[in-house]
Amino acid sequence: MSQTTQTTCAYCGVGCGITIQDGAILAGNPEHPANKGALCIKGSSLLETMDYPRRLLYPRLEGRHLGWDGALDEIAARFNQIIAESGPEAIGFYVSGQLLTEDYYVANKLMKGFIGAANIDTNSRLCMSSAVMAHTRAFGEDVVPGCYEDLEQCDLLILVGANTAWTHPVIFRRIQQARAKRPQMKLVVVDPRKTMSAEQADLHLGLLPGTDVWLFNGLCRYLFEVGKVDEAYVRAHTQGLAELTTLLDDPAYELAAIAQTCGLNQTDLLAFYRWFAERPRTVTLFCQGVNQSNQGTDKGNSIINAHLLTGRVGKPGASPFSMTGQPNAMGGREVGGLATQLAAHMGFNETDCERVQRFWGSPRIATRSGHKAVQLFDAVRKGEVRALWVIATNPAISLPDSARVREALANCEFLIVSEMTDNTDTAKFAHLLLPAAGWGEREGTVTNSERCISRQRAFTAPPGEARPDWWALAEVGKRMGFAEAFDYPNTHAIWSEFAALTAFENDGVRQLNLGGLAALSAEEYDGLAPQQWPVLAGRSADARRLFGDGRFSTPDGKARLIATVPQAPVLEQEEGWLLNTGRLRDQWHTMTRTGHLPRLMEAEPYPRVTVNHHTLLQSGLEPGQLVHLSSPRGEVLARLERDDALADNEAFMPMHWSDSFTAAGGVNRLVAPVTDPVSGQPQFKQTRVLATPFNARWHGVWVGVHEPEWSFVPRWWSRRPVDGGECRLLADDACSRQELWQVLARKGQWLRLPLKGDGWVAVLLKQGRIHGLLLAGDSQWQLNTGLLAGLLKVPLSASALSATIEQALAGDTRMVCSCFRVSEKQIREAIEQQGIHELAGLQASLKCGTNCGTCVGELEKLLISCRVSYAE
Ligand SMILES: Nc1nc2c(c(=O)[nH]1)N[C@H]1C(S)=C(S)[C@@H](COP(=O)(O)OP(=O)(O)OC[C@H]3O[C@@H](n4cnc5c(=O)[nH]c(N)nc54)[C@H](O)[C@@H]3O)O[C@H]1N2
Ligand SMILES: Nc1nc2c(c(=O)[nH]1)N[C@H]1C(S)=C(S)[C@@H](COP(=O)(O)OP(=O)(O)OC[C@H]3O[C@@H](n4cnc5c(=O)[nH]c(N)nc54)[C@H](O)[C@@H]3O)O[C@H]1N2
Ligand code: SF4
Ligand SMILES: [Mo]
Repeated sequence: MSQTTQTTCAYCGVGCGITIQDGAILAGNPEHPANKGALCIKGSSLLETMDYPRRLLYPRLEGRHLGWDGALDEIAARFNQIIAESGPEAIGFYVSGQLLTEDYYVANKLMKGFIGAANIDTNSRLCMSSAVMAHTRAFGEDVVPGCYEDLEQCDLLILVGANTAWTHPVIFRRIQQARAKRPQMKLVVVDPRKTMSAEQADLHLGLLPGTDVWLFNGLCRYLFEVGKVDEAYVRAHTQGLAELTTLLDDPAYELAAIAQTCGLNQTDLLAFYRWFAERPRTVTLFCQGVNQSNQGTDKGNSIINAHLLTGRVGKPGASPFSMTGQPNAMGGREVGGLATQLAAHMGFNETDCERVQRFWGSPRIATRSGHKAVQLFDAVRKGEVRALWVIATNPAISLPDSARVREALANCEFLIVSEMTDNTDTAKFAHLLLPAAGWGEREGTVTNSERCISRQRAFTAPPGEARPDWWALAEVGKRMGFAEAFDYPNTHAIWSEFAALTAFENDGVRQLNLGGLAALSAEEYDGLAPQQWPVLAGRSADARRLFGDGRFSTPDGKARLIATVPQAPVLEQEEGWLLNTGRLRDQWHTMTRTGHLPRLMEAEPYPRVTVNHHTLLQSGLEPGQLVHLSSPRGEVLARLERDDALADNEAFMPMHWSDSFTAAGGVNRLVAPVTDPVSGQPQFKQTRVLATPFNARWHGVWVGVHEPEWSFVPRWWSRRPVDGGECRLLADDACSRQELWQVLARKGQWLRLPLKGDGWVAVLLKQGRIHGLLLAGDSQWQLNTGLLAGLLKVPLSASALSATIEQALAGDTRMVCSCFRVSEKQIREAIEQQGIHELAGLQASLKCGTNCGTCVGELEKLLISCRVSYAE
């Protein structure tokens, strides 16, 4: 009998519903309110990515397999001993917005209510904490007031520091569909880069990095000047007007001054301010260009100020809207996974501490905030935190200042890492590795950006001894002596307790109230349909929007206007390019989940740092050249390439590369641990870097059924999967090509053939079959590795070999449409040779851009660039 499972995507905060048929066929769930059937490339690849190349299957202590019993007893004993010797603050948890609400709840309860300190922080500190603080300051509670429908119903949508086309593709698609239906709706993108989202906007404001507070303060002043402030609303529902107007009196916020400070032209700026003033239905969606800043919280509040002044909060088509990054970033904020919250939207005041302690029946409760992520790792480095449990995150790559983080990981007395794979940069430091059950293998709930709770459901058993994270956490709790408090038979029991806590003595002061979901039967929990919170017991209410009536979660019910004083980014050196970091369309974070799928690597197969044409010319460096990038914190190697979406003297590098995929490509080696003073969120988006050439003596490409088997590691390499094996780009500045050949020749299995032009190809033969090909030459290859991979495992034939290599060398394979594997070359040919000059034509002939639609912007760009080159 066929079996259908309804679940939720494991990736971004859109929270798309997914249907799985018989564990083997995946599709978007047309009934899910977030996506109504649509999926992006990452979501549609989920089943394939479950096949991890190196899945962690058993608990492992110092490299030895041991059963769960041994592992859990070890943790409980070490924790109890450390607490006895150094107190509860010597234990730390570092968790993740990729945990399910149930996992997160148990982790938080164990740390704050039973270990009795608050040293649990999460990668949401790197992601959402500025938005959390901005909401808390303005509304008295961390609440996103709006819903996705607002993004379709507004007349002005402003994306600030958000490349939604790539990072929340299904939402972007909904926006584009709404614009097609409602031409009066304007889209403005505020981003120093002309991203794929900006390409498709009515107006792109390419402001100078870090000047957002100026821009929004200027907007607020403009609203006063043109009489568009809703005075009645402001009087009735806000506080802080006097401080804000005093600040805005400064002529520095006049239009002309703002244009200059933000590096914008006045016409564009005025157009934006006018649109805002004239369109009551305005949504401002913001993400990491706002949050990841030395003043991320102020940036958030400056946006919220403009919405409060115009009464545009929680109304249809009118709200500030913070998009969440990870699938359960919101759920983590609900349970209280940050070191600065207690639980369920309660803080560390005496009343909340007493209430939560009573609810949990806990022996000792944390009474003050713990270390925020960056400080937590400093405390580990200094030995103040002696044991650290890292769950579902890869801080060796994702925290700023990788050298310092690695020093902490290396110094930690007892490091536990719960993971799906042992092949992460963080797992390599672990004393104890715990195998986690992952997406599709575990049960629980997630909450998306619009407060919609949906179930993730299992459709397959975890392999080996992998177990869900909540189970490991609860077992440790029991073994530490808290048997009753952690005696959960399943996630339903955890859910019910969490939901009850949100409603406990909650007489309306906290919007987060799941009382109506606290008494679900096991069947009801299993069948839970997606729904937004609050869900009050005994009452059904429209939860789509909150605060629409102007009553907020502050003691006096009024929202707070914050007088946000602009600050410049904190930079450790004056000289160099201003490096911005962020995401690529097809990769997920540190690539542990997405880097092993050839399809997802094709659009961006090696680490690149990009600058615009002018900056490239000025640098004296060559496009395509390998460069050292350096900052006072460290050094990175990447290929330098041109991208005119960037402004002069600005550079961009993705955040995804790790030591598992390339030599020194992790961009956080360069980023300083500068944090926002209110939220503690790192300033990932601005770092000054210097570029110098990497003087390669040769460049190479390896295509093989496995990793290259030679004792020699070139200084630079970058690997990616290809069908049937892997491909590596190589370069070395120490030994010569001749010396390289000598290393290979010693093994005796290699056959060397000359290549046309310069260089040679060395063929690794085993029983007469090709196991690998190494091309080495003076210049870098732009070749079609897919063709070369076709030669693997076939018997050697010199003529076929040289013909294929020639063909491969002629080809360029940058993939534009990942869904249908359509390359830039194919698209250019279709435009130039078949004379196609419209998107629809490309879609009909090549199918590109017809599935998830995320490449549509790029297709349009290619259509234009080919047209321009015709004209030339
Ligand atoms: N494909 C993909 N999608 C993802 C993820 C992924 O790894 N891959 N991760 C998910 C997660 S956890 C998150 S948090 C989200 C992040 O989603 P986004 O925030 O949309 O993504 P980023 O690329 O980090 O940064 C957004 C933009 O901020 C801009 N920016 C930099 N500095 C400034 C500035 O000073 N002002 C302004 N206004 N903009 C600036 C950058 O140029 C960049 O285009 O994506 C989620 N979705
Ligand atoms: N320079 C720079 N740095 C950044 C950012 C940036 O824009 N620029 N963005 C920041 C942001 S917003 C974020 S969210 C972080 C993300 O950074 P990380 O959280 O470090 O990145 P991930 O690769 O998602 O790590 C999650 C890990 O959890 C594992 N995993 C998956 N599912 C499970 C599970 O169910 N249980 C367990 N135990 N493990 C699991 C995966 O294998 C993976 O290794 O990076 C931050 N760092
Ligand atoms: S938009 Fe986000 S939630 Fe939806 S399929 Fe893509 S990654 Fe998954
Ligand atoms: Mo994130």
